[in-house]
Amino acid sequence: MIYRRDFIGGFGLSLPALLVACNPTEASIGAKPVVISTWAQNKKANVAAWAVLEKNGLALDAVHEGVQVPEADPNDQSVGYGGLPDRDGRVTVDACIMDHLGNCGAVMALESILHPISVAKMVMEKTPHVQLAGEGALQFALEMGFEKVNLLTEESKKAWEKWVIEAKYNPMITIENLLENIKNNHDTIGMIALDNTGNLAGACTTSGMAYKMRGRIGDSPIIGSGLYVDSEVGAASATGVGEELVRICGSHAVVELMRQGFSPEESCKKTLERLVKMRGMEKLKGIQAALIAIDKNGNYGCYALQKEFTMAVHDKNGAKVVDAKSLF
Ligand code: SD4
Repeated sequence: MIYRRDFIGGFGLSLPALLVACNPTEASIGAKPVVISTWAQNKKANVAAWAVLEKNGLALDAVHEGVQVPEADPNDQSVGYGGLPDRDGRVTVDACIMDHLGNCGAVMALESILHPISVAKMVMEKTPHVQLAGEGALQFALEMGFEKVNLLTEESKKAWEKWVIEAKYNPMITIENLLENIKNNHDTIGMIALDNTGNLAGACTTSGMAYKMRGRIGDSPIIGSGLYVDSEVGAASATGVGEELVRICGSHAVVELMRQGFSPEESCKKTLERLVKMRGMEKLKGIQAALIAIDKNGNYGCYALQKEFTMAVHDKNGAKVVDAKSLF
């Protein structure tokens, strides 16, 4: 597989970069349409996205449909309904969406709305803005006809009540690692799709870090951090500790590395290496940050700081899960 960049800028590449560009890893298939998501459990979200893609639907519609699956799933305690609340017991959600033309929209610290991704899409389509937060985002959602719902399920309320007994706040470590009673505690969904016409789009939605400070916003709704799409090159999305992903503009960094000719997997890896160089191993102990990426030809890849990150893929060969390599 030869990347477009090899034709227009290949002479600027180092030899290793050229070799990587010409030798996609096993994870890179290079076919369209295709949809990829963070975490194996988001296979079912991919199925919903695939239903759009296989009918020649748009990548934007596919990701919009797909991420609504975990948003509505009460058993998914990192996204939408059933998400773990902040330290004050309030479920606040973050989401963003971006298309192949650079159109994008985001909502942050939004409460009481079942499908934040749909509000983000409306911010993109119906306002001159990109980001709406908190009360203003809720007001906009209600004006657009969304209804208020209680996002806090009994299970998540019980988990929070248990946490509150000893509530310790340490913003330096991922508090999620301390939650033994929570299954699937990392499953923010970042989803990217390439449709039959060759257009890319992405969506990212989350209830954020469990028991975060009120008003805390991670990487997920930040264009360039949780998600980035550039139709000339590719797209990327992120999951993990948002504070770490924001400081390196994780998704944007991945896309820029793909622009230089690196494969999706290599671009994810290099971005995380940049983080390790900046922060040092000690500060990243126990912290997960993971990236997924796809190029405009449908080659995809992923990489993580820690073991056990997975990426869900769906293409014309069906669904599969890719185990990410990790730096630690
Ligand atoms: C955040 N990146 O709010 C999100 C959390 C996450 O799986 O990805 N959890 O920082």
